[in-house]
Amino acid sequence: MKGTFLLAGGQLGPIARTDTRASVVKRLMALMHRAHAAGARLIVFPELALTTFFPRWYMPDQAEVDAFFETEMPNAAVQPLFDLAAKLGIGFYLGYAEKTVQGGRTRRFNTAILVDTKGRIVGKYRKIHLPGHAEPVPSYPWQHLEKRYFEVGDLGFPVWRTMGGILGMAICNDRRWPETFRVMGLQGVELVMLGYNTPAMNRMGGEAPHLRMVHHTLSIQSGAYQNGTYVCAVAKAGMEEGCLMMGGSAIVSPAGEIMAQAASLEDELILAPIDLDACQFNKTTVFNFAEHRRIEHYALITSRTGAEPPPPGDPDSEI
Ligand code: CDT
Repeated sequence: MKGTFLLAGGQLGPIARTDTRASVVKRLMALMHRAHAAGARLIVFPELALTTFFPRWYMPDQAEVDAFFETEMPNAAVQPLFDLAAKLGIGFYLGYAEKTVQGGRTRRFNTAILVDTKGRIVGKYRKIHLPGHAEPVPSYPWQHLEKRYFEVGDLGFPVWRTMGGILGMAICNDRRWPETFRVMGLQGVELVMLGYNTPAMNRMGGEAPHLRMVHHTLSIQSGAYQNGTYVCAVAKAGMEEGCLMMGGSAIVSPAGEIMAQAASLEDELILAPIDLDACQFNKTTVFNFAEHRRIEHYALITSRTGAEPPPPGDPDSEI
């Protein structure tokens, strides 16, 4: 694969809490087969693609939580997907819950890996923007306990020269933060892959489902346009354990246009032709960073986390 290839997004429909890894891997393999038959060389799967989205439940028993984590990758349940990828010569992005021991300490991350066309793991990313909360809130219709079950990723936003291009990864909520795309844009990224699990409703109300979809597409389209990169964002969608998850998996061009988008809330393949050279137009014109960025005015981006408005002014001077 040079810089021109067919890219696939393998959207998943819901995964029940009782579904086995083996049954999910079968679905992923079916999508991979279809992607390969269509001519794709790379397929992007969702965030936490091997299980149901378990942070929606408060589980006081850590053993119950740990049942959703992988301690090895690949492992016996996922090995058939790696074998198929190597056999077909197709790369993939896969999200999963990672439990690992580092320096004698058990650590848990919301992780994505990039596997090349020979079935080798060539990249790992650990989710940095963890949404939700660490303590259960009984009044919520469902929980979002990512801040309880995962640590903030410790690998930054690397990119990898692989499969003929410069590829990067993000996970779900990362797409809402322009910093995610810009840090990879500053490394010349040409394709950002991300999986997501996004409820179709805000659990506190106040946002219509169509607005949630606008926020999703707005985020990935602006990330693509402002950095001259393709973006492939892939959902786990549909009614999962009583919680409706949005679909809308999409492939966006470096001009910011949606090239392909899923129509269903089920297992569905989306496809788009990628020409990584097309990234150069934005990268060398309006978003020629070396030419136009003004970092002397951006210090607050890395020195201040929360917004601090200026003190109130003279009330008489206010409009
Ligand atoms: N998985 C994930 O990051 N989902 C979030 C939901 C936010 S609601 C707390 C998202 O940004 O889509």
